[in-house]
Amino acid sequence: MYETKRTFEEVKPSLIIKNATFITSAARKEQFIVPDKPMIAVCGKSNVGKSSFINMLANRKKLAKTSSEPGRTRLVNYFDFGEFILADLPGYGFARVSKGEKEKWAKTLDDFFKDKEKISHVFMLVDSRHDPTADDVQMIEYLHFHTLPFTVTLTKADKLSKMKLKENIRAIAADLYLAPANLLATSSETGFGKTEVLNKIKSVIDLANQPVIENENEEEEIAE
Ligand SMILES: Nc1nc2c(ncn2[C@@H]2O[C@H](COP(=O)(O)OP(=O)(O)OP(=O)(O)O)[C@@H](O)[C@H]2O)c(=O)[nH]1
Ligand SMILES: [Mg+2]
Repeated sequence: MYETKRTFEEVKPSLIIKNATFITSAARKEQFIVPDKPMIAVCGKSNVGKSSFINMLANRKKLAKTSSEPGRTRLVNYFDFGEFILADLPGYGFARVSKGEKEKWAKTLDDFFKDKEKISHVFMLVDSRHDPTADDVQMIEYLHFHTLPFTVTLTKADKLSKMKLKENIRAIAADLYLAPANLLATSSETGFGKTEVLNKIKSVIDLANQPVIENENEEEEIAE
């Protein structure tokens, strides 16, 4: 007899998060922190599950504030995850806010991403149940334009059957001009996909911590 029932925790991730803590919130760029270790950002539309995703990675229920009311996180919230910093970004695409407020959010996001040397990776969260919104597509184009490294991560996978999830992964990937294998599916409710996310983070921080090797031939190549 084969054992078919396995828990998600059985496959150990290459990175273990022990004690994640809140650092600070920033409402504008003057308040952005200067990270002393690799920084990973989490972005996505309002209510997609950014704060829940962060809590899942931290093994804490209330590290990042979650809400069923969209548009709660209006600040950049920074968390110390030991080997890296995690930044929870304000959600976009929330209809019930004034034009002025929307512009303020767009400016905060723009200021944040402009400083791209400080950003080692972006987890771009998309709801696994729906087609990406026009805002999601715009966000991805923005990440491409600024050549920021990112992983599209689907949230709320627990709300779909296995079959439907597979189908949606294909459809969402196609909409975003990505291969289905480039997407990670997660559920902060069940912990599904957590190991894959932690493994991705491990490879990102290993790369960020690699010493920069100077290219000795650089000057000659330029001179030619
Ligand atoms: N079933 C299920 N519900 C989820 C999951 N992730 C988030 N939610 C729920 O979705 C709602 C929004 O989650 P948040 O984590 O607050 O979303 P957010 O993206 O941080 O939202 P803003 O900060 O307002 O932009 C909450 O009611 C969560 O409980 C998930 O994986 N599965
Ligand atoms: Mg939030």
